[in-house]
Amino acid sequence: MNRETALKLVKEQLTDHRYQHTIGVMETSILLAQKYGVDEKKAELAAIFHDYAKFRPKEEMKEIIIQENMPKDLLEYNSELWHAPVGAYLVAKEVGIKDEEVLNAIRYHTSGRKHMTLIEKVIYLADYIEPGRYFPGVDEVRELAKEELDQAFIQSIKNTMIFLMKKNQPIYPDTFITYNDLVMRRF
Ligand code: DGI
Ligand code: FE
Ligand code: FE
Repeated sequence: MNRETALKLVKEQLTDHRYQHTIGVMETSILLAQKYGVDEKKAELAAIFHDYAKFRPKEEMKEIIIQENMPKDLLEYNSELWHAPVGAYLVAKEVGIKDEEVLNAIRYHTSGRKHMTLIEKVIYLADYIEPGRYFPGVDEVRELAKEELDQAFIQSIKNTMIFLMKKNQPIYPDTFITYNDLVMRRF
C-alpha cells in the first residue's frame, strides 16, 4: 500500500491533532529505519497505522480483546494500552495488512514486550520522540536516538514507567518485562 492511500485511510480514524502526531511518527520512523537498518517501507506503514484504533469506543475495544483471545490482563490495566493490540487486529481486518512484522510493531507500540524486534523498537521510539512530543526528558532521548537505539529505547521506557509511578498508576507487566529484558541483556 502506498503512503497516500494509507494516510487517507488513517486520517478518517483520527482527530487532526492525532493525525499530525502520526505524520511526525512516520517521518521519525523513516529516519530511524534508515539509521538502524530496518525496512523503511514497513516502518512507514506501521507508523502510519500505529494509532489506528486510538478513538474506538472502549466497549468495542473490550469486546475485541475478549473475542480475539488477547491477553485478558490488559482489561485490568489502563485502557490506554488497548488501542495497540486492537489496532493491529483492526488494521489486519479493515485495511488488509498482513505483514506480521508491521502488525507486531503496531501491537506492541504501547506496552512493549520481551525480545522486541528492531522495527518494534523503531516504532516505539518514534512514537515517543516525534517532533510534536514534549515529555520531560524527551530531548535526552532524542539525542540518544542519534547514537544508539537500545539506549534511547530503554530511556523512553524508563521515563514512561516513572511518569506512571509518579501518578500512582499501575504498570502493565509487559512494560516491566521489556525494561528488564533490555537491561539484563545489555548491562
Ligand atoms: O497513543 P500515544 O499517545 O501516541 O502513545 P502510546 O501508545 O505510547 O500510549 C502511551 C500512553 O499509555 C502513555 O501516556 C502511558 C500510558 N500507559 C498507561 N499504562 C501503561 C502505559 N504505557 C506503558 N508503556 N505501560 C503501561 O502500563
Ligand atoms: Fe499509541
Ligand atoms: Fe502514537
